[in-house]
Amino acid sequence: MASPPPKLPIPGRRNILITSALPYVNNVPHLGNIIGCVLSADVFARYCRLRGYNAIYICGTDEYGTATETKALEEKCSPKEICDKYHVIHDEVYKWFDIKFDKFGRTSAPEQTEVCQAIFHKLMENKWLTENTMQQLYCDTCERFLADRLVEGKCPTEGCNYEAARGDQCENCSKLLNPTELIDPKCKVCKNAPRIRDTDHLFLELPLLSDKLVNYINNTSVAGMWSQNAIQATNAWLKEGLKQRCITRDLKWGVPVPHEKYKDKVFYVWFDAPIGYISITASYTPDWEKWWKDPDNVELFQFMGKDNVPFHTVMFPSTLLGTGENWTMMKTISVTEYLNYEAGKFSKSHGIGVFGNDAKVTNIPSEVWRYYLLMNRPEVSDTLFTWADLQAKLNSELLNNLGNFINRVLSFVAKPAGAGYDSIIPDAPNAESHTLTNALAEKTNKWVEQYLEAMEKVKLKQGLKSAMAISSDGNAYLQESQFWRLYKEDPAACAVVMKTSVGVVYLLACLLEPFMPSFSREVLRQLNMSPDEDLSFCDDKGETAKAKRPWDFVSAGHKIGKPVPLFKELKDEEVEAFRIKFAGSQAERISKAQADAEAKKVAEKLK
Ligand code: MET
Repeated sequence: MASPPPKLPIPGRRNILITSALPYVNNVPHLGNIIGCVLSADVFARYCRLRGYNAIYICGTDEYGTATETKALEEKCSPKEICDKYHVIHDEVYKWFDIKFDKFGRTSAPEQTEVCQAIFHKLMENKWLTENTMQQLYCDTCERFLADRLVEGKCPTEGCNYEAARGDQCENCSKLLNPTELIDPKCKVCKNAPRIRDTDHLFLELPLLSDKLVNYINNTSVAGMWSQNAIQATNAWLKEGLKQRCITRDLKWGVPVPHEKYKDKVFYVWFDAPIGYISITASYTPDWEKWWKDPDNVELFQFMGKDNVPFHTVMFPSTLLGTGENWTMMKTISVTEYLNYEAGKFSKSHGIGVFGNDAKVTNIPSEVWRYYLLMNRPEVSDTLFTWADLQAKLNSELLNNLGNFINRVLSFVAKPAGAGYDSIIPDAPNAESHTLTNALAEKTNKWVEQYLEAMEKVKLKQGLKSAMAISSDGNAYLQESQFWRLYKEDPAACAVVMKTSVGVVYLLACLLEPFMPSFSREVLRQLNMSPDEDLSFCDDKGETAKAKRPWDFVSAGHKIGKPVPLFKELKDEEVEAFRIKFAGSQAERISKAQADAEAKKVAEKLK
């Protein structure tokens, strides 16, 4: 299918540019990474599209830097091969999670070099860059300066003296280190001892940009309703005093520095990574400047985990401000804390937890994962993933509340005449004079208002809870109405209850679409409606939702499709099996699987 033409800002509309932190390409993302950025931004982007805002969602893999070079060494291939391999893995994981990017690009694309170098030239021209000499370890055998993580040696900390401390940090005592501090340092590649050598680097003069920056932060953090954790992390950086930041590195895998003296160096990955948002937009449309250089007509919303905050509130804005050009700067930042796994932490480097590709093999549908992760979104403090909690949320909230409500309504409508409505929505004049129905309409409206308010403020969890409350009220309404009795005793009232309930089913499909798109598609299919044409419950001012009452959403005479149960119960024994299967690290699990396979082969032979 040909991809639709790229969207551009439209005068007079709300034009919203949404980004999520660009995941490092050297690993498979775990559930914590997924909720931390791509999934949260996806929910917001889907919400914006549903509201009729002109929104695009830009993301991609962050490919340069030491992390990639180190992984390439580990896997004995080139950095480019690592990127090609893991970009595809990320892309597949996100597709499985139903993440709908307008563009999922890569920072190793040619546009990145172009935009990054253009920004560098401006900073140079405006004299925000200075030169300084640093001492770094140089390996004569490999003929290069060694990145921090490419040096190993004895930890200098008293009482620790761990033999294999890394140049940036000792894994044993956690102390942050300088590679030159290591005792008896060794190059990780050739194991020879490196020597200290002087090398010049370029630095961004944050202290000189600080007035402009503080002014931007003060204004935007209020106007853009920055979350408390974003403000805290930013202030912590400001409080320490802004320092010059080195933007160059002695590496090969990166954007080359377009300067005669520094032509053998590349930009530091945290200098070029946020520029990736711009360059990926440039690979989406040649008119990218319409999004990125129109601060009056474009709102930039950025999603990320808390460790990325200062790079987005201090470093990236300073880079843009330093160019002296009229950039679209971030308005709203949405930051998540950490999602922990059972008793410990998710860890990419140790392979602990459930990874994007693991979720798929559980056979638990992606909409259930999305629901669980969003209900558990670490918005203000860390949250915990547990299998028991996933089971509880699936069985009691999705199955017993939401799925049960929808299935009860649609199955009743689908029953043949004499027991139901032969799948045809009955007419229900004077619905507003039915007291119970009127009360439900009022409650529903209140929830819709709360939903809209929460979503506008990017309080996604609150938005989801408000939508789910509509389903709980729907269940209570069905129960109180005793529609199964009314069918014979008061057919007009029964028609009101059923038409209203079908309207609520439709409303739920709309409100929950940002959270569980595959669920919504299925509900619309059961309603015999089309996700492309029928999925809109209000205009971009939120008017229709307020003006329409639930019984108005689906017209009398409409024929619904075939209802089928929406969710499947997760049993205790399945949960226990998952807990065991996903215990330990991914590497241990892989070697266990290999050992099992070997054992099986031997058993086969012995047969
Ligand atoms: N690659 C970084 C991370 O995964 C984010 C970069 S956002 C420009 O933490």
